[in-house]
Amino acid sequence: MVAHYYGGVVFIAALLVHLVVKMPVVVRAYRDRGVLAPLREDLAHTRPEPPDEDGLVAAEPAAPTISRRGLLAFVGAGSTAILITGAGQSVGGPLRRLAVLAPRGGDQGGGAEFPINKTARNAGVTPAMTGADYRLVLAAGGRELQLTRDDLLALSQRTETLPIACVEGWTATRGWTGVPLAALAAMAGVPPGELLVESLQPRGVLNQATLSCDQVADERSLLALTVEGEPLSLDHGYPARIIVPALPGVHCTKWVAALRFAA
Ligand SMILES: Nc1nc2c(c(=O)[nH]1)N[C@H]1C(S)=C(S)[C@@H](COP(=O)(O)O)O[C@H]1N2
Ligand SMILES: [Mo]
Repeated sequence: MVAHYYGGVVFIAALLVHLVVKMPVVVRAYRDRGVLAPLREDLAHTRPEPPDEDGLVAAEPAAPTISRRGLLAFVGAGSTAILITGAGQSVGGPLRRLAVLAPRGGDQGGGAEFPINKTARNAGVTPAMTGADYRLVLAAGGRELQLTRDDLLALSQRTETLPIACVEGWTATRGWTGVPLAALAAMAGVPPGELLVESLQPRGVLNQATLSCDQVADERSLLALTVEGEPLSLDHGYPARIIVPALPGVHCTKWVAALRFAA
């Protein structure tokens, strides 16, 4: 906030200095060509700037592709659009809807409702993939175990209140319940080590993530099955997702298909 504020002050000061320094050029141009006359010229009558002593004007300009008033209208419309979205973001309230470029804040309240980064449909995850045929693959040292969601629910569960923090600008702190990653490593027959998490999501950079040994060993790190006492919704990663303390949201992999532990 403060940095933005000083940045703004410096920017406006620089703009004012620029205006003062350029004022003689502006005054001369207005005196020679009139204030509004150049804006009345259509494209066919648009003439380039005459050469100046600083050599800033192009020596042999090509034919114009936009009139001065066209340029002004174009820049004006763009500035107005940015002004409107900026007002929506800074003023908030009913204007918040206009802030189309701002982070989507979504619901920051309690409960199982919170923003969805990518829906199951957009990720290519279908109900068939997450239904009765779903198996979690637990792999370590060339051995593989397959677990149903019920198998996972039958294991000792742990509940942790932890945030999902998305770089897009929202945080949702919720109570997650599931199986500690360390317990799953033990089930796979290895001590906590580096872990490759694979998603049911067929494509995209977020369909897998690697967790460090420390993250796997942390007893609060979960393969979460429920949030706020309710089963994860399909869009929030059903049947199972990763929740790890201080892990950026992007690595809280949803729709976990396989956990591959380094042996
Ligand atoms: N498979 C998969 N997992 C994913 C993502 C994704 O696109 N695909 N998005 C991540 C991002 S960027 C965030 S912030 C969290 C958000 O979780 P949510 O959609 O349940 O709120 O999921 C993460 N897990
Ligand atoms: Mo995110």
